[in-house]
Amino acid sequence: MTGDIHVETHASWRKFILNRPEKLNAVNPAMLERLLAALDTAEADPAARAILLTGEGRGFCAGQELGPDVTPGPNGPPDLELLAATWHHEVVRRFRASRLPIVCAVNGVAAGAGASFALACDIVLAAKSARFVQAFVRIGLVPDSGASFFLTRTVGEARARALAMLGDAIGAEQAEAWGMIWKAVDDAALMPEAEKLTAALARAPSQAIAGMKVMFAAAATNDLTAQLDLEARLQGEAGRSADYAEGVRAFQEKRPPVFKG
Ligand code: T3D
Repeated sequence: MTGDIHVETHASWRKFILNRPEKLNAVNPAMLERLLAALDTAEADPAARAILLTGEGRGFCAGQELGPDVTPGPNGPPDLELLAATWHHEVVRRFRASRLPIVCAVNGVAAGAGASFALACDIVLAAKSARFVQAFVRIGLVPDSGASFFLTRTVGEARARALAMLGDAIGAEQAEAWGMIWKAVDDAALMPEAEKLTAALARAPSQAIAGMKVMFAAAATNDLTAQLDLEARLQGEAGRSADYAEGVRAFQEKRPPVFKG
């Protein structure tokens, strides 16, 4: 795929690169449509077992492109509810619902919906020079694309409220210290580490990984009883998989397992 979403095909995983560096990879509906199409393609490909999302240039993603889609024009303001529901929120829903683990390598500033897209991924690494900005308030908007959901659950409500209401940037190391992301790494180490992690996930038992995604999504609203029921059901399914048989066999034979999914 060419244009503003570039897809790199590796043997067992795919790298999606937001590719509009001159606008810090700000997104618009056409670009998000191509991102969703790339996700469809990867999900339909049995050889694809993990995804790495990153940005080209000095930014990761500056959120929605502040262009005609979101700038009020002579005919009145655009319908941001429709825009969010159709595109930005669909990306977040699809990332979370995907069977594939999604690693995000935040290579530079992540602002507005760009920060939300990162937080919607399963494991987030960020370059130490990267910043996360809840930019919405700076232009008179509220957080969207899951920002209020992800932030209250990762950094807690006090920090979430301040980040959203003040719109201050925080650095990657602060984001790690607050539990917003998995790890801040030296800039030069970001891509090697992110690729290594993605390749490791691609070697992991894919049914178990997909089950974990379902489980963690449900944990946001389930009570303990419902969550235990879900864990039991998903464990039952994992226990019937060839990967479980291989995992146990490898343990007994004292060798690394080879999971095929
Ligand atoms: O319904 C809906 O869902 C609506 C959408 C809502 C979701 C949202 O994402 S709302 C939030 C939209 N995003 C923003 O408000 C962020 C705007 N950008 C910035 O505040 C700053 O650019 C950054 C803090 C991200 C980075 O600052 P800095 O100083 O490192 O870079 P810069 O010089 O501001 O930007 C570099 C270029 O990228 C610049 O272009 P130029 O002047 O060199 O030609 C700038 O205009 C462009 N750019 C950055 N962000 C956007 C953008 N162009 C279009 N849209 C952007 N969002």
